[in-house]
Amino acid sequence: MAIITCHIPGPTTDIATSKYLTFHQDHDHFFVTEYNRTHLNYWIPLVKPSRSEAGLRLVPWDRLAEKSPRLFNLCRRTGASSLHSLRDGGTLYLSDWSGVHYHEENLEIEEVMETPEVGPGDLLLLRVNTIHATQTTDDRRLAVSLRTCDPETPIDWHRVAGSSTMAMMQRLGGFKGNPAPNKLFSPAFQATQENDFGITLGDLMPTLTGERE
Ligand SMILES: O=C(O)CCC(=O)C(=O)O
Ligand SMILES: [Fe+2]
Repeated sequence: MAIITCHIPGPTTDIATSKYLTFHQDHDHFFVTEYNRTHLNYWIPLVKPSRSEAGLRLVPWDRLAEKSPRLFNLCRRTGASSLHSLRDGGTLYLSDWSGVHYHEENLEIEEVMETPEVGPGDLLLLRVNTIHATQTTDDRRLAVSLRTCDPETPIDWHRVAGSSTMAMMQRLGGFKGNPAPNKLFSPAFQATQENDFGITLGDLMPTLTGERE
C-alpha cells in the first residue's frame, strides 16, 4: 500500500468554508484512478472536544442498500458526488463525474447516517468512497486523514480528458478564487502525458512526495 495523500481536514483549511458539511463522496482519488477497492481512508482524530462531538458522519453501505438499492448502485463503485437532503423530503444525488442527477424519494439521509463516537487516537477505517460529512465546524477538532491505495493502480487519464464537468475542469487547472493548480491533478496530468498515458499511482509517488521535480 502506498500513502497517496495525507490531509488534515481542519478549521484552518476547508472546514472553515463548510464545504465538508454536505454529504459527499470524495473527488480527487476517483478522478485520478477511478474506483479502486484498495483505496482506503484512515481517519484519526487528534484533538476532539468529546467522543460525540466534532466527528465524522457516515452513511453505512448496508443501510443505503436497504433503503435505496438505486442510490447504492450509483455510489458503490464511484466517487465524486454530493447528496443533499431536500426540504420537501428525499435526497438529491449529484455526480460531479458523470453529471448524473437522481432524486431518491425513499431516503432521508439523516435517518440512515451514523456518527461513530471516537476520541483522540482512535481510527476510523473507511473505503475512500464512503459517503460522509463533517459533523460540525467546531474549531477545537484536529484530525488526520491518510489516503492509501495499491501502487499498481493505473492512472488512465483518457477518462479525465474525456470529461467536461465543471468540477473536473476546476480541479485540473485551478479556478477563480483558487487559481493555484491542484497539487494532485497537475503533477498527475503532466506525468501522464510525459509517459504516454500509461502510468500507475506508484510511478507518480516520487513526484507527489517531492523526491522528483
Ligand atoms: O474530517 C472531516 O470532517 C471530513 C472532511 C472531509 O470531507 C474530507 O476530508 O474528505
Ligand atoms: Fe470528504
